[in-house]
Formats: sequence, structure tokens, C-alpha cells
Amino acid sequence: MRRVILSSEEALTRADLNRTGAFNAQALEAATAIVEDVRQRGDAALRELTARFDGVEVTDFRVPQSAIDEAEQRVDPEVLAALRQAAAQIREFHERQVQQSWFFAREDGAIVGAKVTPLESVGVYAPGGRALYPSSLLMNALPAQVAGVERIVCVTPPAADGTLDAAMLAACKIAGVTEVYTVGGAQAVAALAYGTETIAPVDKVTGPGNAFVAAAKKIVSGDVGIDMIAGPSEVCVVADETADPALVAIDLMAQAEHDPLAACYLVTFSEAYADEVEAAIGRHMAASTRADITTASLRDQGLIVICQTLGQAVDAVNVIAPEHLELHLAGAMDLVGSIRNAGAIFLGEWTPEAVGDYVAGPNHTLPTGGTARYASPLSVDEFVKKSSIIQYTPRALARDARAIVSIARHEGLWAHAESVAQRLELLDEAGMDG
Ligand code: HSO
Ligand code: ZN
Repeated sequence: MRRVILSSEEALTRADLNRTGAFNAQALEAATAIVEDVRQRGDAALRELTARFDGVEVTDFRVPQSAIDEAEQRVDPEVLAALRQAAAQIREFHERQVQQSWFFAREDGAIVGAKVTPLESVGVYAPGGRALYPSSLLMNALPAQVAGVERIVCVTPPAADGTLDAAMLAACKIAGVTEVYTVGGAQAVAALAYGTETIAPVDKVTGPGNAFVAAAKKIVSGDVGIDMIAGPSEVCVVADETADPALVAIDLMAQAEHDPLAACYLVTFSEAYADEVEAAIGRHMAASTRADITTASLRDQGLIVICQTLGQAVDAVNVIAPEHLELHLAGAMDLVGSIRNAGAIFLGEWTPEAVGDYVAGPNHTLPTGGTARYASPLSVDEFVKKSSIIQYTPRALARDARAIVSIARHEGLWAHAESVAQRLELLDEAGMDG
């Protein structure tokens, strides 16, 4: 892993990070053409693009309900039980996020508030290939279900033999997905956004994907809602001398094995400790079943930051603004207040990121690429919208009339002012002073 050694006066900068980004100009150009093609030609384009990119001839994109219902019988019972346990814990966590509509009655009789309404339909993108994750399907579909979304559509690319993973279909069933389509890539995002003969459009598209999927989400956003544009996955481990280097090493590898582009950061306090972690990575690697991906990620994207002080380490974390942050330090909980930027914070040596990836309950769809500076984990909020509610009484209107008329006149908006003034006249005629 590359190293940056900070003297006590130095601070980590964003330029030190060399982030790859969620997509590039090439992916954007390719996705633009694909989205346009699907918009123009619907299912015919989906068929051609699926043949070209997935090497599969799909005649009917819709997965029959019977296949979804039967999938549970084809999944290893232990995996099925694990998915059910994960779903229960994810659901329980997200139920706490549900927001109620609220109304506030003012003393003058006016009522103002917000009405919370679930989106009618959402489309969840579930990647295939290297990133075939039923857990991600749960993390996207369950918050939508908890929010009260009625139509939850899953799109996912076919395997080389044209089939879909049984565990993915079982996860769809567990999470209340109502339609599944065998289509992936930018073309699937376009189909969800604009609709085709077989796929009715949705209100919002969520879910992770490769650079083309990320680019397609960027393109369709505005015509349809999107969650976040997810880039390569990241972890930042802060470890002091008390942390077990073997555990720090395996936790870095747990993120690196996702993707050669995954970015792993180790923030620590001596070169000798960093050497120990790297030596442990070497020992673990011999047993890894994903050594190629893991090695490439750590070699090309990995970064070790050596700090002199804890304050410097906290500053480094806030510059990295990692998707996942693990604190392997004595007194980790005391540091939480000073961490401004992190998608999820894992405290102490008994909390590997894998806990949060699967079962803890919080969402594993988290802001990447430094977007934790301003963005939050995927939540029930992403699947509802709010409408403001306003009801005035004569008294409330009389009370606020002057302010409205003043601002309206200042803005040169005659009818705005009149719409209030004329009502006040009506009140006068009726002998009501509000
Ligand atoms: N760490 C991944 C989520 C995941 N891990 C899915 C296992 N399966 C991205 O945050
Ligand atoms: Zn993971």
C-alpha cells in the first residue's frame, strides 16, 4: 500500500487520495447512447443490448412469480435462514426511521404541517457478476417496503446461462419485491426511468452498480429520482498500537476483495505498526479465495497514513470522509463526536465492517468517494416525499395580510397583493375582523 507520512505540522489533503470517482467520461458517453436507445426503441433495444453485453438472448424480461416463489426451495437452507435473520434486523432498524405526518395549529387558527407520502413505485438495481449481492437487494428493498412503497421492482442482469441467482430471487421475495426483470446495465436504469413495453416506469431508481450504471443514474436523474451515485467501496481503519494487526489486516482485505477499484485506508501512528499490518495481509492472502482482486485493490488504491497525533488522525479521517470507518483504538466511543465525515462508524475490535454489511440493521448503502461530507446512508426517507399543508382562517389571514401585501408590492406582483386585499375587503363587508 502507498504511504503518506505526515510530520506533526502536516495534514492529509484530498489530493493525497487519488480517488477514482464513480464513473468517467467514457462511461458517461456510452451510457448516454444506451439510455437514448432504450428511450427510443424500448424492449427491442433491451433485447439487443442484453445480447451484446451479457451474451444472453432474453425473450421475456419479466421473471414469473412462480420462479420467485420457488426460489426459496433452491437456496441452501442456512443461507435462506441467514437472509431472513438479516431482513428482520434491517427491517427493525429502518422502522425507527419512519416519519409521521405532522400538523401545527397556530394560536390564530392557522394550521401548517407536512404530509408524508410513500413513493408509488421504485426500481432497485441489483448488480450481477463480481458483485452478486442479495444483501444489497435487502438493503434497498426493505427501506422501501417499510416506507410503504407498493410497487418495488428489481432489475438484475442474467448470468452467462441466462438464469438469475436463486438467493437473489429469495431475497426479493423476503423484501416484498413485486416485479423482477432479467436486465442489467445502463439499459436497465433507462428502462426503469422511461419504461418500455414490458417494464412500466418507476418514480425512483436506487441501488449500486458499475460505472455504466452510475453514469446512467446520473443521466436519468431529474426525470426520475435517484438515491446516490455510488462509487467504489471504501474502508478507513484507524488503529493504534493496542489494535491487533491481524484483525486490522483482515478488515482491510474485507473491503479490498469487493473490487480492484475498492479503496482501503489505514490511518495509524508508526511505520513499524504499518509494517506489521502489511505483513499480516501477506499471511492472510495465502488463504484468500479472492487474492487477485484483493491484491490489486490494496496495491493500486490502498493508502497508509502515518500520523503523529490522534488529532491529526481525526483530521485525516475527516478529509478522507470514508464510506466505512473502523476505529480500532482504546476509547473509540470518545472519538465519535469529532468524526464529522463518515458513512458508517464501526467502534472497537468486535465490530468488523461485515457486521454492518449484513446483519446489524443499519443500511450498507453508504456515501462513497468523499460524499460523506454531505450525504447520509440510504434510509426510509429516500422512499417517501412530503407535501406541505397550509390552512388559514380569517383571523390568521387578517394577521398576516400586511406582511404579504408588503412583500408582494415590493416584488411588483399586483395579483398576489390583491388576492389578500380582496379577501380582507370581504371580511370587512361581512363585519368580521378576523
Ligand atoms: N461492503 C459493501 C456491501 C456488501 N458487502 C455487500 C458484502 N456484501 C459496500 O458497502
Ligand atoms: Zn462488504
